[in-house]
Order: sequence, then C-alpha cells, then structure tokens
Amino acid sequence: AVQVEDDRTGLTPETLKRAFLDNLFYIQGKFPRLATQHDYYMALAYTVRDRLLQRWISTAAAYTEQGSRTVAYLSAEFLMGPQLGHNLVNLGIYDIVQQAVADLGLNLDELMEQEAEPGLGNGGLGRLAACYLDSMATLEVPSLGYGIRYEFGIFRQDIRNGQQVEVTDKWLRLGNPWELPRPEWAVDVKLGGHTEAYTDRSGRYRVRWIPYQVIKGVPYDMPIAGYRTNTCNTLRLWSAQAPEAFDFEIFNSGDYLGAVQDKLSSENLSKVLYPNDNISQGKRLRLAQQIFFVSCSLQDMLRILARQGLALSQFSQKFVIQLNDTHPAVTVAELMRLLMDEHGLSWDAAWDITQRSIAYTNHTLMPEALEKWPVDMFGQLLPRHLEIIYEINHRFLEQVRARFPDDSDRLRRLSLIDESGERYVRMAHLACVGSFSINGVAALHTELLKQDVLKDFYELYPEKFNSKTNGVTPRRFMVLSNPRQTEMLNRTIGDTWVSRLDELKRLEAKAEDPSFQHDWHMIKQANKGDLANYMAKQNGLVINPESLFDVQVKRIHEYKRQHLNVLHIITLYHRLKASPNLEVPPRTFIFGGKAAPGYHVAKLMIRLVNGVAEVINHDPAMRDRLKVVFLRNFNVRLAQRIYPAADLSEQISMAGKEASGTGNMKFALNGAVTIGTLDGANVEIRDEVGAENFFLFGLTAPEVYALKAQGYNPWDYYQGDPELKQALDSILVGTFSRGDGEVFKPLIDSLLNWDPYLLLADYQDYVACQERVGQAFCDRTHWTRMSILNVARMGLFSSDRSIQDYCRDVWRTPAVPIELTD
Ligand code: 26V
Repeated sequence: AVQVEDDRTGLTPETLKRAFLDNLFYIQGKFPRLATQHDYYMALAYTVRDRLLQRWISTAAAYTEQGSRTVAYLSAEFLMGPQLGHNLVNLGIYDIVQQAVADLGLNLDELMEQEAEPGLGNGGLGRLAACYLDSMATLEVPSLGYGIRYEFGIFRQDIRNGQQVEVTDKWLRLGNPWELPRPEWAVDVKLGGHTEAYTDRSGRYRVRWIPYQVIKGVPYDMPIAGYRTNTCNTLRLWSAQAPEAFDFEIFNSGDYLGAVQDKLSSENLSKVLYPNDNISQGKRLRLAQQIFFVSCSLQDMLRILARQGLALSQFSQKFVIQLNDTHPAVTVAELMRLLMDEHGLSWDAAWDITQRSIAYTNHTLMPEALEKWPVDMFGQLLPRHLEIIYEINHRFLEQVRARFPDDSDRLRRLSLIDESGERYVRMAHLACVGSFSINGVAALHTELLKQDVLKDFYELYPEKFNSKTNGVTPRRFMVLSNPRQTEMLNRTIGDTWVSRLDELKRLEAKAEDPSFQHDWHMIKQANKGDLANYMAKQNGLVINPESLFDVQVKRIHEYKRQHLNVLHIITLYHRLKASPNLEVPPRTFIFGGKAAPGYHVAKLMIRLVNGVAEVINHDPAMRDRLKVVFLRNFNVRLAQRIYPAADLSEQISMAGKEASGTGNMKFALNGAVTIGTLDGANVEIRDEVGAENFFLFGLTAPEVYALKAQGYNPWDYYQGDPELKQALDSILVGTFSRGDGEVFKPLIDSLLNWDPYLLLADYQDYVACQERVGQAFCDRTHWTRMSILNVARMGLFSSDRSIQDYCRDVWRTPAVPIELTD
C-alpha cells in the first residue's frame, strides 16, 4: 500500500511545508500575499503544536492507564520564554523546519522574533521552574506544572533619559498558540465569609465555610515536550473568571457586608504578576492569587485521583507536591481543608496524607522575602484556613514542648504565628511543619538555612533537610541559544552531551590543542559580533568585538551589587584619564536587568549605569578602550543572545545572600569565565572548573558575619583608599548626572553610612581581581584554555542532574517511557 504521511504528524520537509500553508489558510485565514510575518509565525506554531499533540495525547493516555506517580510542581511563576525554537529543538526538527520555511522564502529567525514570550516570572525562581519542566519531560518523569495564567507577565522595561520606565506586557494580545483552554475542568475557589460548626448525621463535629465570594478557575494547558523523547508533559495555568451561577441562598445567609471590605473582582485575580523579586509586601491580592492557584491545583489533583479510580488514602502514592518557595505554602492548610471538610476525612487521616505528600524548596536567605501575612487579613480572606493553621500550630507546639520542656523562647521562635508585635502567619514555618522534605538550592545555601534561617526546624527535624543544587537546561541555554558552539561540540564529542551533560568532560583533552583553541576563539568572536550588531541597533553604539565583554545581567538588587561593578568601571576610567598609556585590554561593560517598580535604590542603580555610560561613551579619550552598555528589557530571549557572547561573567553578590544563582551556570556553559564571590552555587562551580579557571575575590560568608559582628564602618574604607574615595566623590559631585550632585546622593549616603552589602569592604579585592582578569585576557591562549575548561567541567549543572537528584532523594518517581500510538 502507498504510505502517505499525516499532515498533522509528518516530519518530512514536504509534509511540513504542506501543513504550514494549510494552517496559514485554515487557522490564520490568510493567503500568502496578505499574510504578515506574525501570520506565518502562527501557522508555523500550529504546525509544531500538531506534532506535540500526538506525543501529548499518548503521554496522557499512558499516565492515566498506568496510574503513574506524578510530580505536581506548584509555582507562582514559570518564566517559560519563547516556545517555538525550544520546541523545534526538543522535537529534533529545528534544521528541517529552518530549511522548509527557507524554501518558502521565509526566515526562521524572523518568525521566531514574532512570538511574544510568556514572561510569567521575575527571575531565578521562575526560570528554574521552567528548566525543571524541560528536564522532567526529558527524563520521562510524569509531571504537572501548576501555576497562574497571568494576563500581564513581567513588565517590559524601557529606558528613557537613563531611567527605567515600565510598560504593560500584553503578551496575549495576538493570541497564544501554545495553550489549550480546558473549560470543562474549571473549578470554584471560595474566598472570605465565615465558618460554622455543625454535627453531621453520624454525630461528628464538622465545619462548614460560608464564603463571601466564589471565583472560577479555568485551566489552560501548555505542552512540555522532552528532548528527543515521546514524553510530552503539561503545564496547567489557572485563569480567574466570574462564576456563571452565583448561589445567592448561600451568600445571603453569610455575612454579606461583613468581614471582607473590598471585594476582589474575579478577573483581577490572574491579571498581573507581582513584579517584586525577593521582597514580600503582604498584599491581599497576592494572598488571593496564592490560594486561588493552590486550591484550583489541589482540586484538579483530587479529580484526577478519582478518575483513575484511586482512593483518597492513595493520594500520596499518586502525587508528590513540590512547593516552589512559600508562594504555594497555603497548600498545607488547603489540602487539610479539602480532605476534611469536602471529603469527610478525620484530622489524623488528612494530616497523614498532607505531610506525606508535600516537599518544600526554599529559594532565599533575604529576610525581607520571607512571606508573612497579617493574621487579620489572612482570617478575613481565608477564615477556615486560619482555623486549620491554629490547630496545626497547637498540635505542633505540643510536640515541641514535649521534646524541649521549659523552652518558651524556642516555642515563640518556632510558632506558625509571629506574636512579637502585630500578629502574622509565617508561611515558611507552615511549609516546614507540613512537609516531609525541606531543601535549599545550593550546598552553601542549605548550610546557611540549617545554621540560621531555619535553625530551629533543623534541630527539630534534621532528617527532613537536604540540598539540591540548581541546574539549567542545556537545550535552551546551549543548543538553541548557541548553535555555533553546539555544532563544534557535536563535531568533537558527538551529540549525546545534550542529555548527558557530564560528557562535556571529554572536551578537556582538546583544551591544549592549538587548532581547537583557534576554532573555539573564532566561535566566541562570531557570537560577540552578533551581540555587537544588536547593541549597535538598540543602543546606537559602535562596539569593538575584540574587546573583553564583561557582563552582568540579572535582576537589579543591592545584594547583587551591580554598583560594585560600577565602582570598578569608574576606577578604571579615572586610571585611564590619569595614565593614558596604561596597558589594559579594551573592555565593553554590559548590563541588563529589571528593577522592581517600587524599589527606588535599584532604579537609581540603573540610572547610575546609564549616567556612567553617557560620560564614558562620549569621552574621545575612552574610544576603543572602554564602553558601557545597558541593554533594555532583559528577558529570556535577550538572555539567550547574551550568554554566548560573554567573556566574563559577573557573579559578585555579597557572600551569604545569593541562594544559588543560575545565570552563573548559563554563562559558564557558554564559555565565559567567572569573576565571583564564594556565594551560592559559585562555590560549587569553582570546585568543578578549578580555582585556576575562576576569578575569586571578596569576603567569605563567615568573614561577612565576623566583620558585621565586630562593627563595620564603611567610612574607614572610604578614608583609607584614595581611589575608592575618588570614585564615590565623582558620583557625589554629579560627574555622572550632568553636574547634579543630588541625584545619586541617597545611594552614596547609604553606602557611606550603612553599606549593608559591604561594597566598600570588598572594593579593593574586586578591583585587584579585575586587574588579573585584564592580564589573563591579554594572553589569548591562556584565556581560551580557561574558557574551554569551564565548558568541559560544567556537566554537573544540567537541570537533568538536579531532577535526577530530586527523583532519587525526594520524589521517588520512576521514569515512564512513552510509546507513540496513532
Ligand atoms: C518573592 C516574592 C515575594 C512576594 C512578591 C513576589 C515575589 C517573587 C519572588 C520572590 C522570591 C524570590 C526568590 C528567588 O527568586 N530566589 C532565587 O531563586 C533562584 C532559583 O533557586 C536562585 O538561583 C537565586 O539565587 C535566588 O535569588
């Protein structure tokens, strides 16, 4: 018989072209002459989606049939980034599709540019969730990501007059081909109102919650394809809607005008992502978002459990819930409520299931990021959950009292309720008590959790604590973003490293090979040329691709110390002005990152970078020597352009503050060398690549504590170092703000009087270290060797390794291979 390839699944160029034109006609309703680039993008996206759907359905069928144990990854953020290119890579059809669209006179890069990226996250935490979904699918681990379908993701950043301006991110405006609405699986979420006790027919004490408001959650599913596997998992994002039927009987019997004063209008719930990174502000809408996606997700899991014919008592066999920080920590109370109030289980049965099902990851050591909710606000929005939390706390403190008699201080410190002033619910405590596993995201971070932030919990439950060093997906951050390096790796060690990243170590043998070094260098140069062209377009600057590309891209935060980087630039500038013959390599300093809209000092840091850029870039004496560039709107797409072009990766947070960092890994995997402190995963990166291939500076975490304990006085450093004084003075007199000395005064005042992140203490060592960087860069062979060895020794930092560690130590989820059915 004649075999005809199906238009929806076929992978030959001819079938792909036919499917593409068919989708242009029948989905976009356009013919080629009328079609925009965006129409072509949509036609291609649907062509790819069809190929995913086949895998998706086979995967869902297999999991349903086998009742597979499933990871439910709960996260308020999934910073997915553009989907088209990544899906082409994972399906293994990138090259063939590139050729197919070229045959039709189109350019794949241009089509990929059309996609609005789903920026449903702030930074590290949200991007980690996205990398983990990719790795779980690649490792054939059954998983469901659960989150919120924000109508507006992280704001777009514009720079006007050197300052950040926020623009709404309307990513859904032209439609989203990567999602399937599933209105038939919508669920209701209750908010506000009050509770009533009653006795059920069997005489048992029960509680009924009469809410003030009900909101409907509608799931939208995104396919998550593994790399060259048949697995296609699901990211299920909840969108809030007004419920269609409003039961006035229930509502009228409730306290209609009481407890909740300002009613939350339903659709507002999933409108916008909170743009704060590492700071919690205790906003009611934010708490409503958390219970919204948590309740929707748990109800969904209970529905799946029932549909597979499993009993409630089997919940913790079917699902393991991973809490991505405390944003979904209300899971502990909500699962208790669903099991007791809606499914009739006893406290003990419900608690047993809850504690066996939940694992918690902490992502920050910043005290201001630890979430706590005023008890009044919490009780108004979630009256039943507050009761449950009080009961959990009561039973918990009983146990503590039994273990540590007469230790009321310890009870106060451990309590789920902070009673030191205004009363608060402590979400990290709720997560610790309600889960069987607690992990940090790098070795140092986990140690600091045990010694400091969660010390009392560690003393109570040492067996719950474990460390899972973060990782990143090589599919997006190498194969997709750096095709030149990928091609060279494939040519040298074959292409299996993409899903077995430790195989990169086979590159070590080539580190000394002059011809290999030459090719490696040329690839970096070509990548730098691409970024130089981008900067020419975006910033109107002529950049020398031979210069050292010195890059710091990440959220703007005082603890990440972008202003320490700036102090070095100013110092170099002053040195070059004073000694024009100074032998230093030309450098291009590249910055990117968003500041939280309400974080004034962070916005001032952006303004300082741009002020310094304006002066240096316009100084004829600095031409061909120094350039400073602030790239606007750092997002996943821009990140993918930047990492492959970096020579030097700036990872300069104050030791003890960056939980892990993941940008540090993305840079090193693309052949950048790191300058960094012993913070987060930098410690492990340095251990892996070797101290001689890493530029280390700065105080260690214990030294930071010691200095602070002994009484740190930034003024001493200012007075004691003429270059540091000159740098700070020049900012203060308005050199970088057109003569206006007031602009940066708050920033400098805070450094001179307080300096909580010890910039002044680390300045000298940083500048000295940067001198060594400059010298090393001048020896091309030496630098290239370092670059190769960095890539060769970074295998540990694949998110595949992280996920394998979670599977082995926490989740105990076997892989489930998928066979394609038609
Ligand atoms: C906190 C809050 C507080 C409420 C408002 C919105 C919001 C959004 C995010 C956060 C927590 C930020 C925590 C975070 O992103 N931590 C980062 O996690 C990365 C992945 O583990 C890690 O590499 C970074 O070092 C860490 O800063």
